[in-house]
Amino acid sequence: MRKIAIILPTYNEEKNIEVLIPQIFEERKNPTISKLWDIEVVVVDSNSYDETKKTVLNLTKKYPQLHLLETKKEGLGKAYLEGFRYAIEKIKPYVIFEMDADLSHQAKEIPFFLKKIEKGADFVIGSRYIKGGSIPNNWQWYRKIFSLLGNLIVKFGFMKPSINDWTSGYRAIKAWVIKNSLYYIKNYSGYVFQIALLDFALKNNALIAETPIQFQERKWGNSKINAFQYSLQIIFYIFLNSSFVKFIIVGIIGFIIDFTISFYLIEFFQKPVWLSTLISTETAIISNFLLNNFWSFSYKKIRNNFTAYLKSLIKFNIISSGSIIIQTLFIQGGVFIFGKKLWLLYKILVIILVIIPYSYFLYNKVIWKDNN
Ligand SMILES: Nc1nc2c(ncn2[C@@H]2O[C@H](COP(=O)(O)OP(=O)(O)OP(=O)(O)O)[C@@H](O)[C@H]2O)c(=O)[nH]1
Ligand SMILES: [Mg+2]
Repeated sequence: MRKIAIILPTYNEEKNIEVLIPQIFEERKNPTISKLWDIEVVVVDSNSYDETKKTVLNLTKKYPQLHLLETKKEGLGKAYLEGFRYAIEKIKPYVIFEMDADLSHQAKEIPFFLKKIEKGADFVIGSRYIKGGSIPNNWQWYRKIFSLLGNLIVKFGFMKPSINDWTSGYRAIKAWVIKNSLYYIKNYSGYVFQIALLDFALKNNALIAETPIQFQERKWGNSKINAFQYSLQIIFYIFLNSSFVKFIIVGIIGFIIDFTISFYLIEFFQKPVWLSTLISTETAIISNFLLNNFWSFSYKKIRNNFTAYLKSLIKFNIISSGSIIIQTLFIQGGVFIFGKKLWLLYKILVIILVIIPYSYFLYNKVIWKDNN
């Protein structure tokens, strides 16, 4: 039998936890679980002032596989970090679950996560935004829009359209992924640790899968999340950590280098235009290559050897030449069909709609190879 540790962070969830814990242990009867898995539950309580602690302690008499860990109130990320450490040391699980204790996440969905794990996934996200998943019908429109928009921003901020629910707190993660991530996520004590953990897993080639969940409105007690603060933390995190954002910044730097060098060579040094352009674009290409390697994609840097570098630089040049050809054809096509007046608009459109996705996709597939 393999062990599962389900971590339930609580802050004043007395009524919810009393219902949820028996529901979780009831799942042991499900054939998917009973054949292969042993469930242990760790409640991480951050000094609740209601009866949460007492309720959990009472339940431990009935369920010996229930643990109570008490921590200071220092944010959800910190509570999870302590829960993870405790579980890894005391329970030695194969899989660790993250789950809200407010009955928003349904215990009956646990087997679906495990099926994905059994099929080879390292990190299963309970997703509200895939087929079969849902958010509560009675959410006010602004809450729905906020949640959807938030997820879209994260999705495109990381340019990972394959992941549909970045902020979900219902997840099953193999213990090795969590173990490796501890040193990293300890820097994120709030809700944003969820984003950091998934980002870490992706960058460390964990196999990600999603399973639909039907998110329920909490029945008792109050929400603890500060949506405004959380959004700011997410935007800040993306800005500092997304390879896509860094790739865009590198592109802008490349444009400035290209422009400045050609401007000086042509205007000040009266060099031929073709030669100036050749020197400026190649300098920008080399600078983009180095900045992307040591910054944007630093977690999958090219091996430290001269031939590997040279090969990649040649490939990088080919991809860049491709984007010059695409740009020229597209702009010329626009001029041909709609006239010359709007050439700048064609250029902006082709860069945003074609060149950026084209280069980012090929960099990830050809030069800084991605497993996910
Ligand atoms: N231990 C601990 N648990 C917390 C803390 N903050 C929130 N939680 C728990 O984390 C879970 C999720 O918190 P919620 O307040 O429901 O936040 P949410 O589910 O993201 O937001 P809602 O959609 O409003 O419910 C609940 O079980 C909370 O009790 C904390 O600082 N410490
Ligand atoms: Mg909740």
